Amino acid sequence: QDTIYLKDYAASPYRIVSADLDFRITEADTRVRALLTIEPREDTAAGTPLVLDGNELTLGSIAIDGAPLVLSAYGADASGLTVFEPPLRRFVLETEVTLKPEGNTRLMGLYRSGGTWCTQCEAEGFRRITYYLDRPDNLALFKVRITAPLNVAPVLLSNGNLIDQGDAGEGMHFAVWEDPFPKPSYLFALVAGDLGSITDSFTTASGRKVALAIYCSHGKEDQCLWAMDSLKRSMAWDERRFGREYDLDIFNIVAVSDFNFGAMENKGLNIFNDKLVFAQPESATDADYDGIERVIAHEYFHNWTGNRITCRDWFQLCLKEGLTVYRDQEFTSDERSRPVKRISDVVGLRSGQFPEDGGPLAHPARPDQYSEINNFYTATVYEKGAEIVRMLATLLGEAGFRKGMDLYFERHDGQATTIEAFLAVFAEANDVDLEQFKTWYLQAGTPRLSVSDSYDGASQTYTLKLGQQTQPTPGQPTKQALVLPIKFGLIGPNGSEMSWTGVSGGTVRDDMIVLDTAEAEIRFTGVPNKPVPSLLRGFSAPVNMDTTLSQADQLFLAQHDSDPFNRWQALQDVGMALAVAAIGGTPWSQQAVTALSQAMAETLASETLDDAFKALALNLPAEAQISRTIGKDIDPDRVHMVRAALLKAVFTPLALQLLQTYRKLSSDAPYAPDAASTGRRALRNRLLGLLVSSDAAGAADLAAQQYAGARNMTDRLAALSVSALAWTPDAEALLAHFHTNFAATNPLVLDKWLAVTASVPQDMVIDRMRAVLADPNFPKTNPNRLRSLVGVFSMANPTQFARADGAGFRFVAETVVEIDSINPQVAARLLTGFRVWPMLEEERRAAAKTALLWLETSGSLSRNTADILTRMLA
Ligand code: DPP
Ligand code: ZN
Repeated sequence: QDTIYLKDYAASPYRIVSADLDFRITEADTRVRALLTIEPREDTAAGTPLVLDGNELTLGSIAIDGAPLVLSAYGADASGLTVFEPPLRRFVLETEVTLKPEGNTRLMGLYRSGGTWCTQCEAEGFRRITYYLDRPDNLALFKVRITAPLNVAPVLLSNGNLIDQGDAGEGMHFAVWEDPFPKPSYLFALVAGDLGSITDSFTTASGRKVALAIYCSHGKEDQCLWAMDSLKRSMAWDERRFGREYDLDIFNIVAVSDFNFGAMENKGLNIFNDKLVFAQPESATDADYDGIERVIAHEYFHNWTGNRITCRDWFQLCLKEGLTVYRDQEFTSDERSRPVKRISDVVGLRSGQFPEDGGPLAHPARPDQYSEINNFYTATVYEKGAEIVRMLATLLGEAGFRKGMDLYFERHDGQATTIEAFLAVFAEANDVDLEQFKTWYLQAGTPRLSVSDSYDGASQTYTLKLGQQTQPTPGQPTKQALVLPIKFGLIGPNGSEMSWTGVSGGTVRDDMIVLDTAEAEIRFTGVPNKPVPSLLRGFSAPVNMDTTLSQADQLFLAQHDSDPFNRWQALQDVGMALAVAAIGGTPWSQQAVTALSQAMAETLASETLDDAFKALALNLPAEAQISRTIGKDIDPDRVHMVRAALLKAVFTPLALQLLQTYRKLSSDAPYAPDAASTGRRALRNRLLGLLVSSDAAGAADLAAQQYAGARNMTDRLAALSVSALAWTPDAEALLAHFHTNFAATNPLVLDKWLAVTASVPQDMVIDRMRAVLADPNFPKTNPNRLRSLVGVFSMANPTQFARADGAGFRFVAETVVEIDSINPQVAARLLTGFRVWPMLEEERRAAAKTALLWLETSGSLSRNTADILTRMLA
């Protein structure tokens, strides 16, 4: 496999200035005629060949400036087109290819989903449509003519503005779209189909009236209203918060059922996985509403951070993704609850990114090599990328960060640029040096932050000793010290913040320590009492922190910290310490458990904390989280057992309070997706989960009742899911009922049934999944279905996936092989669930390795899957 290196980046000797594309779509095939206006660069020598990308294309005809090329003037095959001696001046290359969208199960390029023709081009799908310089640094003006049968494709869409349309004879019609903004090919989009729509409008701050539309299959229009509402709020927010206005008169979104990503930010024509568009209370959960709001915002925000300013090459992917995730996180924080959003994001980071960063697939947020770019749309690029931008904002402060962003937009609008250019604007706007900070982009691995402290009453001096260390990752044996912004406070005996008169030994700015060395010993003088330190407030840096605080101090923080994140974290830490000790053979003391119980009881009873926060706080760290903290020789059964026992020990004494609070949180009001209602449902369902998992008397029945009486999917799915996870006596019947009555007729609800089915920690789960996949009606070409079943199994069912007999590993490996021949991108993603294998105990490790080695010998794997497999076994 060819490895591509960042250090080899070179501009192309030719530029495509404009692309005039003519699509003729019929049921049988699609013919694409491309007129590309091409220029040599100033320094291009005569005789330099023009090399265009292509993938699975067959060339029909080729001409330059209208004159057909002789056979000896070019070479064309499935992987590209070379014109040996193009003119050393501006010229027009004309090519014609014929595509078979119907058979395109990779879902890259032009394909059909539910009868609709649609495209996905990021990262390298455009080369499956026509021969092109399919790289993000070639920005061209696009004009697109689409001709298609009127009866099957009355709706014809592409990027930009509609400039012409009409009848094309013989039952065909046409539309011509022109995009006034130069763009890279990965932002190209085309849709042709028989679709319904809802429309609305948004007037920008400077008075531009933008026509908004969301297209979907007929009959689903009502389910697009929440997405439209989210879109308008996103547009307003980007003006308020970043001064960014929309720049076209039209913004279209299309929902399709078969989609590799969640959604795609094509200029003026976003294409969405329909699970991130459709919402109605009876089939979508609060989590779905939340996801829709977030992803609609994310793709919209890409218009500035991604489209107007794009990436020079794919190594810079997090230039647009990390920044845009940061922006969508800020949007949600402003629209809903900031602390709740932060806690949820950190839970996601720890369960999604930290395992990646600490396992065989670890890579820097800006990688310096890849063999398959599609395997780099990872939690590291996205979520760690967002953390890096967040740290920058923390270090520079809100105003300083905004100054940098303003300069970024001003200086780089219309360009394809780099992480270096991004950091440079912040350095310049704030007159700071970000050279060391840049290491965050270049170095893989999650740093470990160690802390110890001491207090000297005589001199009223409090000393904090901090250290940072990052373990080696694949290809990076030695690590450098990073710049860690550590937000903090010192809390006095009465629970309020203490001040100090002097600091030495480190950099402390207001409520932030900036640790940029491997170690530091920071002395605070004028501290009248021994404080309890509250460190890493708001999770101000994405690190693992080793704390030496006693349980009593942690619980003190849980009660008194003014930082909600650290209140939540303190409870988690207490639970984690008890679980880890017990798994290691040191059972918890009754006293320790009682103290945690009481803290949970107080949290639940608090009049100031909101419901959503309580729902997050009344929990123990997840099994995967506990395993990662232990780090090696993991027996997932033992982790599962100990966690379940601890949950019981902590929450059984609170059963009455849990039940009473559950009953008080009424579920009668009509469904609304606002933060308060969502929080109320989250807490109520959390309480139900605690009652069921701590085996409280009558809890299983309560769940069955909630299931039966639920008036929205959030409450129904929660009841089903807690019943299934605990495998209550009703679980089987509820699953069957859910399948028949809700899942059978709605594929997005079927995904929920598949996910619950795959998460059940019982031995029969693998046979059940095999039966699901064996059903000839199960659509193996649909990424959502596969991810809901196999993806959820490998990521969220640790005891069954990592079974000692290897059955879980085999199941996933066999599915990967089968899916690989249909959709390599999805297959490669399913395989990443194996990333935990090096930290398992010996027997399970051997079983995992056997499955991976079997995969290696199972025939020809796609480049996507082979790349993941190679790294997994390295
Ligand atoms: N559409 C995907 C995203 O927005 C890839 N750009 O993250
Ligand atoms: Zn994105």
